[in-house]
Amino acid sequence: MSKRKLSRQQRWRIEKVQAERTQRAERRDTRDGEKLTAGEYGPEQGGRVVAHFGRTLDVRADQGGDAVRCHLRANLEGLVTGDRVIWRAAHDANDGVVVARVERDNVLERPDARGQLKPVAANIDQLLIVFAVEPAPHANLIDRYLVAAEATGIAPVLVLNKTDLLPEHGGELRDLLGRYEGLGYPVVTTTTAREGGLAALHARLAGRTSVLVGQSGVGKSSLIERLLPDEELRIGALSKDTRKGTHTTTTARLYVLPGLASGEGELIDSPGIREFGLGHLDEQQVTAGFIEFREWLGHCRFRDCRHRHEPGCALLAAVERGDIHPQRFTSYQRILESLGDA
Ligand SMILES: Nc1nc2c(ncn2[C@@H]2O[C@H](COP(=O)(O)OP(=O)(O)OP(=O)(O)O)[C@@H](O)[C@H]2O)c(=O)[nH]1
Ligand SMILES: [Mg+2]
Ligand SMILES: [Zn+2]
Repeated sequence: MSKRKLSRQQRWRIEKVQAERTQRAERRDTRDGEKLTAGEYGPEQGGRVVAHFGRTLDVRADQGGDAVRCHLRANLEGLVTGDRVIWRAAHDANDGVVVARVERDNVLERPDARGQLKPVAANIDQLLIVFAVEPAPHANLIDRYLVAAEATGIAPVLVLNKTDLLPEHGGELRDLLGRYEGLGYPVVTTTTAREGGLAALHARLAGRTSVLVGQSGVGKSSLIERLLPDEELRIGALSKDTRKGTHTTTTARLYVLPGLASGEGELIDSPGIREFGLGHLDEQQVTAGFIEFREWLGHCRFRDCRHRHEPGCALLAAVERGDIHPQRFTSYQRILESLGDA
């Protein structure tokens, strides 16, 4: 008796909850639908995702102005910070709806908790690979970052930080930098220890969308503190608010860099993005990532040459002649060896 009563009550509650849920969903759909048809949204316009929070995004209009919180049309999935979108602003409130994504120039991906590659940011002009006088950079690590950058199709820039610690003549480090410049990679030097120590970096950032990556201790946080003084304060306060600051640590944001002399620069940043370059690569990406090898690839005697000890290997011959720097080739071999361990 009581059992039957209870189950009837349970059933009623379940039905009520389901009905409410359906109603809510319908209301949401028609609200967006009605707004769209009733002209409550303005015309379609271009914009850029500056932050995303699951089902909502912050979009900045191409014409400028503050970011607008936007909902997504049901068929839109997987938008990331930096995506260019078509959206409509609501007339009545400070919200909007994203109706389409514009094709991406490029995308940065990172493995999620299950090892699946997930896009984290899009439409980036340059990857700033930060290294420092201390801890001294291993050429191998720089090469690893360069390979990862080449695999994304985003132009890498080497940023040598802590130049205040550079010995008078700089010796080895200058040779190392010279070698990369010789390959065509831009090199910028910075120090956060001196006023004006970011001048060369400012010039590089202007008019571009950048992402900053690099090993622990090289000074990424210090550089960003200088580049975005107000934001750093705000992020610090936010992290304290939410204890662990889960949102601020996982969400990539696009920041407009203030105070650049020429042109507006943008930085996309999140702690997750700063760790870029330490993920998975395959053998083909590694080979393609050594840009000076390109001219010799396809010239080996064996079509399936793996450039180890094969006779008639065009790469080995180029190293022998001095056309490929032996340290770059050693680096290449070491990265290939490390692929098995990943
Ligand atoms: N001498 C000198 N020290 C610097 C410079 N930039 C940063 N540092 C110091 O280097 C240390 C590491 O800097 P961070 O900015 O924390 O480095 P990070 O790259 O953010 O490191 P992680 O957060 O661990 O990835 C700090 O003690 C900084 O004060 C610089 O230009 N010159
Ligand atoms: Mg840091
Ligand atoms: Zn070969």
